[in-house]
Amino acid sequence: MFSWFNKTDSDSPSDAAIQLDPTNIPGHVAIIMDGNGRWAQKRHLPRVAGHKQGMNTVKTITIAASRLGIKVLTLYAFSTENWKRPNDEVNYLMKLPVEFFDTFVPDLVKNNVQVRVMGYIDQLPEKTRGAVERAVADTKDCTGMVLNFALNYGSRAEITTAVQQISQEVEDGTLKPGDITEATIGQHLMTSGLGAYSDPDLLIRTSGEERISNFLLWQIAYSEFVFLGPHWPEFTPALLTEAVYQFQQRKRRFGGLKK
Ligand code: V07
Repeated sequence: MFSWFNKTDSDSPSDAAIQLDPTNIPGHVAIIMDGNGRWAQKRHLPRVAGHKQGMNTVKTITIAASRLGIKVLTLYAFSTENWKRPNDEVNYLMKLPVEFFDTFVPDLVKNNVQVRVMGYIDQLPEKTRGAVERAVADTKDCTGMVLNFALNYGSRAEITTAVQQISQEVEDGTLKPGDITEATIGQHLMTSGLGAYSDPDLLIRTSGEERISNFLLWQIAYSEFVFLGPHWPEFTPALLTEAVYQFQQRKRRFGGLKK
């Protein structure tokens, strides 16, 4: 009776009760940080106010993820399709890596977090690219969690570029078509530098939308998906724990019957 009164799903305990299994923390967590604009509009604020608040959430969640023992946190910050947004909004978004660098890189170093970026960085404005490159350079000796920003990233573009590179090797005579394997393709994707953590174990999307939107299409073949209602600026360490808890309830089989 009154089961409708519970605000959480039937099998998810409230935050305080969540006990994670420390031996089953997802190595690579990827997040589609959706809902910044809607969060702002609901409050009668300009969309960019949502992006600003969203960047503060990035900081909180990065530290929380690192404390949970996650090895790679990939955040979808800007897609190759986001250039279609109004000019003012794009210009504001391009300033966020600069602000992020100025205000957060010292904290990242203190927490031993290494910044990496995947995407078509060459196409970013000079100042944005500079801030991104400084964040990567200033954290290159950090040995803890990798904070991997997908910036001007699109998965179909990534796969297209990989096909072009592989075709070039065939034309050069250094590779035979029959020798192209799944590993060959993986090595030409932008996640190849993540080694054993190239594929997300857990993909989270906030703000209630349940789609992938051109994010890591090859790499999510066996990922667990968790879709959450709150907008990204409302995302909290407790919700991250909740998503990891849901991950730990799933039985992963990777297409086989073992595990
Ligand atoms: C952006 C804030 C988070 C919510 C989603 C969209 C807006 C952090 C970065 C960033 C990227 C690379 C880097 C350092 C910081 C960022 C953009 C948008 C374009 F090296 N947040 N964030 N970049 N948002």
